Amino acid sequence: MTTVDKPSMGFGRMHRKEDARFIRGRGTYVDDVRLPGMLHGAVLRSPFAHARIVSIDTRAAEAHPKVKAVITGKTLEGLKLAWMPTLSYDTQAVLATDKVRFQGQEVAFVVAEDKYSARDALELIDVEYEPLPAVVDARRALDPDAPVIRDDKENQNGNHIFDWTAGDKAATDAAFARAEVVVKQDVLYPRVHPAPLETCGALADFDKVTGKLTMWCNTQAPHAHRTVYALVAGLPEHKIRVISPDIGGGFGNKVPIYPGYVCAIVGSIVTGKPVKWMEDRSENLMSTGFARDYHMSGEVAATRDGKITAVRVKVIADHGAFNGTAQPTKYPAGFFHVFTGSYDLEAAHCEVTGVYTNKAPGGVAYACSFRITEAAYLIERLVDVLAFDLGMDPAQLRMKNLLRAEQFPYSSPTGWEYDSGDYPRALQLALDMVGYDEIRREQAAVRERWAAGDRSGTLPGVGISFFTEAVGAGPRKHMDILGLGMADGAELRVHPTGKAVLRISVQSQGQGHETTYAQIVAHELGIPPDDIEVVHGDTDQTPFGLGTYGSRSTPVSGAATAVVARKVRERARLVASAMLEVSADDLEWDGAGRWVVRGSTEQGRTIQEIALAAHSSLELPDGVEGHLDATTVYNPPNLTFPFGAYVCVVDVDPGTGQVKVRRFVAVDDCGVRINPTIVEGQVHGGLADGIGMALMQLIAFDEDGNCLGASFMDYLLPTSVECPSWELGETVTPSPHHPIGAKGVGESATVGSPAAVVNAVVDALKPYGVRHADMPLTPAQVWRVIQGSPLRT
Ligand code: MCN
Ligand code: CUN
Repeated sequence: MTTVDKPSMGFGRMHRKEDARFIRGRGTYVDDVRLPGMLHGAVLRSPFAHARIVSIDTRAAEAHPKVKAVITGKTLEGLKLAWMPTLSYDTQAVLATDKVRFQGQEVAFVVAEDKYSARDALELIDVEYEPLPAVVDARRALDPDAPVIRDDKENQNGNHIFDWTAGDKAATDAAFARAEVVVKQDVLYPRVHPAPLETCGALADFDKVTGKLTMWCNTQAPHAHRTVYALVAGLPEHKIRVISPDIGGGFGNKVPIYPGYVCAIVGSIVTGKPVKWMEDRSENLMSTGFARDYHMSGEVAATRDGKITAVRVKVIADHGAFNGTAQPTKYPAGFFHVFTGSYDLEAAHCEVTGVYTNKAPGGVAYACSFRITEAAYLIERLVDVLAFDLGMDPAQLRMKNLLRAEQFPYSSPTGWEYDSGDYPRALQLALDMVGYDEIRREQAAVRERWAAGDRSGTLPGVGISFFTEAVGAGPRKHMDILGLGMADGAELRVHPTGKAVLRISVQSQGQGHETTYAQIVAHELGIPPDDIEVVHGDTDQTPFGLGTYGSRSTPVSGAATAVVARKVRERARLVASAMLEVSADDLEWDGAGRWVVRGSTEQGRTIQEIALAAHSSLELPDGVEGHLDATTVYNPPNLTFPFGAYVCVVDVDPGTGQVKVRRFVAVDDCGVRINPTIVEGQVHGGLADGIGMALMQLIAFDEDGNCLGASFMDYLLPTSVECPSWELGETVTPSPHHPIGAKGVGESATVGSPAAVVNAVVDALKPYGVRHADMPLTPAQVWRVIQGSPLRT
């Protein structure tokens, strides 16, 4: 049994319905699916970051007694599958034919009777490579003498992918020319990786007789994948079924189509057997969708008393060897142009240049809301740099510049319309919760002691971050991925006994959709959440939609769910009017599951009674259909704009460079909360991500493009040891255009928290005159920063 705050209203704290199976070990992940006669695939990967392939000899592997097939780029060329489209209208090699372009790139695929034999046989494949110089630093990628990575493409201009701008350049330059103060800072958001606990994988089963391909795959976007398979492989779309079962974390890593998936499909077609492919941890970290890798250069124009007037930004974006980023087509830099953040500016402008490097492709992942992570980090770092230069308190500086409640809906200088917000209220709450003045007093005392020569102990630092997100992609007239508009369908069936089945197009990777979507229906119809089954992640069972990423599920599919439930409610009204023999106009919804006669509420019918009647022999008026089932497609009018105020308190040991996060206060506003427990869980996870990125995570490469540290020994995930006990607060500013006033929250904390941690560490190091330091602030990095500081003694 689950418990609900207000069962009749649907919203409120409730244990997750799906946890009943997860905590008993009864989840079904891709690797749990076993089909009769199933074979196993393994991928041979390039040891070089950039090398010409001279020859591939597969004879010894083919001779292995348990090997059923060895597939190379040559095999795929025959099927016109050696290259596939990416989600950014680029192409990506499925298996390399001409060259390898990053370390870990897919070169060959072995299908064998068991996974150990498949892996063993990889070692029997003999590939002759001719190494080429590699491009590792994105800032060097456009140098005239840089080796060209994508010589497969016609009319390719060196390693250049795109130039993209937003905002008004002339107005911004004019504001800078007038400015009393200008601050400038280069800020790196390093390459990091979403590292979901379950790695990527697929089980492909092509049935030669029916021509049907069934693909179990832990994808965040089953419908979009189906359409892309149809386009790439030429299979009819209705003959493809993508099943995305339980998923052990996605964080954006499971949005792209990876070569291993295509190889599993080809393996199944070639052998006539189901073929499973699951990557291991190193493969996941080395070759799948990474995140960030933005080299940003920001400038802020302001008055001497701290009124920010304009922001100007230049970015070199490292997209790796193939541009595989997933984001709405019109926006090659995602939603980076929300970099003006939460402030009232006169003008803003950004220029983003995307380049190829000899690194794994990807570029949008790790709870990024399409690059809002980079944008929020940059502006929040810049505001602190301004505070540093002006000698102002960063909280006061923010208060002075935050948008005020009466300015909403707010048109931003880069083209967004923020739907709703009350920013000063959220920041004030966060400052109150942390006891800001008290901490500053404590800090002042330590700094005084420090200045007097007593340098024992740690240095306390306080960091603030205020972020605005734009989530819920998106309005069809502005947004599509590979030409597919970003609307989402929903279907709701109500059975005769009043139990319901909701079918949604988005796919949970741990966000608890089976619970919260049932709660939305419960809220609209008064059917208890336990009586509502939520079906998702199976293209044969659910309506079309683009999937779960960019925290779009609640803004888009959540809205679709409310709308479809309201359709059912209106149908129920007509049936109730026939049952009660009153005009439908005389009925009103009591908000708790009953249509009642206006003015005499004891006369009414529950949704369950109405459902039974809708399936019965009750005579219905002409034109009224039986049953209550309904469908809808929701095209959002705008994105939703959740926001938050975060304050982090750290203690930095200047002797070792060790950072300890003492406290973290997070005030989030995601509009109406469907399930506060789930929202808090999402925020907890994102805050841990922020500590991970700020303090310990980096996918690093040496100058030859070797990936340094493709294991959890080097790529560190934060644990409870590194995380404080989170202190959460909330404000609720409903979205005016969302049917239930909800905004997305799944990525908020990942977006907002890194800046708070870094600002806190830099603040702690103020006695050293430190103004900026790049992530990750590992002990070594903090120590380096101190060594390089002007005030070191
Ligand atoms: N929710 C709510 N009230 C709101 C907003 C959201 O109760 N006002 C609930 C939703 O109903 C949903 C959850 O919070 O159950 C997250 O909702 P939403 O913000 O709409 O985000 P999505 O469901 O679209 O999830 C995607 C988002 C992304 S893009 C990444 S990345 C991320 C994240 O979710 N990956 C995750 N959180 C994750 N959490 C887990 N456990 N695993 C991942 O891979
Ligand atoms: Cu950018 S990671 Mo989430 O959108 O799947």
